[in-house]
Amino acid sequence: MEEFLKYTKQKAVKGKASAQDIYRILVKECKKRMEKTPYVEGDKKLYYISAEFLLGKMLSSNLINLGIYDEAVAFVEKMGYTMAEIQDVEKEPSLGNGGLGRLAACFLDSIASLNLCGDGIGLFYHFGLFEQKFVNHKQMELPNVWIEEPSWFTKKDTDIQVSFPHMTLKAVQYDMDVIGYHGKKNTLHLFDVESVDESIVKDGISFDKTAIDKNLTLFLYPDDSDDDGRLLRIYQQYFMVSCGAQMILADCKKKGYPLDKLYEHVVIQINDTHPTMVILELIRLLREEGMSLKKACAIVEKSCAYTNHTILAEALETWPMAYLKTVVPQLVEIIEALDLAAAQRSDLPSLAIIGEDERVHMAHIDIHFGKSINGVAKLHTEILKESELHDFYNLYPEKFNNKTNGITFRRWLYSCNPQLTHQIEKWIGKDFYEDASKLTELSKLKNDEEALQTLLDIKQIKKQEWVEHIYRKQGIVINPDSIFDTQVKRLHEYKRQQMNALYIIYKYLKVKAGEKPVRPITFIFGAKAAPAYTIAKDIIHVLLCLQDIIANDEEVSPYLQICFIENYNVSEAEKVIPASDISEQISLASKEASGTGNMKFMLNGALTLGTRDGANVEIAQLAGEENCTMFGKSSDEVIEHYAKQDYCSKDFYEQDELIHTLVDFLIGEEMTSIGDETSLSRFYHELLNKDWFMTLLDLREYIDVKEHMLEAYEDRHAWSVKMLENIAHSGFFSSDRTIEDYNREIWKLS
Ligand code: Z16
Repeated sequence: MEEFLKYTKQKAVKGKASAQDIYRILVKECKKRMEKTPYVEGDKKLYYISAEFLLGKMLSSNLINLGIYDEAVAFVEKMGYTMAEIQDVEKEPSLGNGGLGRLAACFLDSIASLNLCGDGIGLFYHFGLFEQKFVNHKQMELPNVWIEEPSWFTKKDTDIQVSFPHMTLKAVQYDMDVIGYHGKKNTLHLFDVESVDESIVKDGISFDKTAIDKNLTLFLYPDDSDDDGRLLRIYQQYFMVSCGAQMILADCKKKGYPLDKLYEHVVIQINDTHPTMVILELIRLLREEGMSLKKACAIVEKSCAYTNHTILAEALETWPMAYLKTVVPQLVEIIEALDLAAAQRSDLPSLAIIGEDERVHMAHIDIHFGKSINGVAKLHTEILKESELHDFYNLYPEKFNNKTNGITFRRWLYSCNPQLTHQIEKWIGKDFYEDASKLTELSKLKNDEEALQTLLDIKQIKKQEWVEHIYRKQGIVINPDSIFDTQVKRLHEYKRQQMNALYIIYKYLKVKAGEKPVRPITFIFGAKAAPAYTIAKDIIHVLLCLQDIIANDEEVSPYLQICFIENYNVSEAEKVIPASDISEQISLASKEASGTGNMKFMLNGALTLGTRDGANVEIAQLAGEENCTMFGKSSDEVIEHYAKQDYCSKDFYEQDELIHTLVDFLIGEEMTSIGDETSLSRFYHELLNKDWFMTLLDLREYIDVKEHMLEAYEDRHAWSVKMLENIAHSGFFSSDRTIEDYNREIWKLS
């Protein structure tokens, strides 16, 4: 680290270096070392293809993996700054929507850290996901300008081109080194189009959706609410997989591997159905090499594996044949051939590639013509096998497997919570850095009063830090002695932020009636809604109105507060999760495939308040039921309600006076005097007449258990034991474990 020292001396005489200066020095130092780091090598290579890589800021993560984090912190502090201030300088590349994109980023970190040879392939979106602003209690969308110098990405020479019926687009390739923890490196390859034109973006995030050559890589899947948007999505997907497939085959040729043994040297993990066309494109390219269709299919089937991330019908992609004929006519013949081949394996219409509605079922292509299909949590995989994909499971039982999601502890513990990390090291030594399962040793401290108090003290420090952060960012003053009850995740009806809102209304009315909580509560939210998802935006509106009503009510504001984090992203998550006491994981059972935020909270000592959904089930099992608060109808009961179509929200409203009152509040005087009546009443009617995700089904029980949990907080000793047990049993959720599972059972890299 001589560079640092040289610089310190220079600047010491000239006066204070800016945070920008220091950031640049650190990036330069990292890049110098990254360049010298050798690539992971092996005669078989994984390609993780994903439309999303939600990287977050990379400075701390790179410093940690290069093994120079502590030195860098010392340098930064010597220069009069905190690491957080320096990390603030970096813009966050928001190249993902949420869980699926962040999972891909955690996986890249673990793949390199386990010394496995595996690269990422995706798109270089110029604005990524939109930046969220709140105006008049509503979400507004702006382009997120994240590309800056210095950059972690390097432009590479490539002659890859992708042809569409009326144009051929030249690819531009941006590579980022992915450093393993104290290890070697892999690469993330993101593709751009040479003809992209940022200047066509006007008025927020609007742009001409038909100018494909200019817009293809501007935004991450903006929305699919109109036909142009859907066509653009197909253009994006094909561009991504064609670049990827061309690169993969070129790599193989360069290394001298025979293409008919592709599967011995290449494995492609398809992240959801967004990259499914890679199967078709590989078959097409292999045929261009002179291979027969049958042989090409057989080789590709042995090389590709698919991960499913949802059972929500509306999220499973099916493309109209007509669209595919317009965008990718060169694949149509292959789709028709695969449709016939699939029909020979099974004549069940539910398994067809081309449905009776002339739509192409992308997941069906993956299952028939890939070697593996996995769900992302035990419960999720069981639901896939037993209900959603039951017919497929009967046909290909050996292809189905579970890979419970994980998170990289390098980011979600060491980097975002150094205080807790150092304390854990003092308690159990350094082994847990390499092997997260070692965290179980923390359980030995459960009768150690001093240790338990330290755990509470660290939580208090993280709360204080966040209070200062959110004051600087949004000018909101938060009581650091209040209970931090946090629900941060994309806004979706199935995640049921609206149920949390109804609880807050319950609490508000209680305080108005003179029943004050023993301790103030801060309800923290963070969520972006898809720009075209009207009801999700209505729910944000409800929460922002409630935030204001409570803040302006002198009777209530000393006891309750809502804080809606603007533009919630990876960087905000890193700050709020370590500060939280309660982790809200309240999706309708069966609907959240896994969840990964739930794991980040557990690791940082927040207690889960959750339904038996996704990975919550495994969290409760590992941490112990007594250390979590689980509630709500089971996934079996929910699935039965859907099958019988017998859930009727109006019945709950009419038969339960309390629920009636809470729901009516949404369109009452307090709300309509500051909110938008159209939006409020639209949501009110949605809840009464549809409530597709059964908010009112679990509301009563939610209120009950949440009241108990808040009371339980007052026994600080008992609460700290629960915190400890959660942290001690979170090791299973390290993405290193997940990746070891993928490698052992699917990829089989050396
Ligand atoms: C996504 O983030 C997820 C599923 C999906 O179909 C599309 C996107 Cl963009 C999420 C799941 O909702 C979540 O439960 C899961 O933890 C995550 O993917 C990673 O598997």
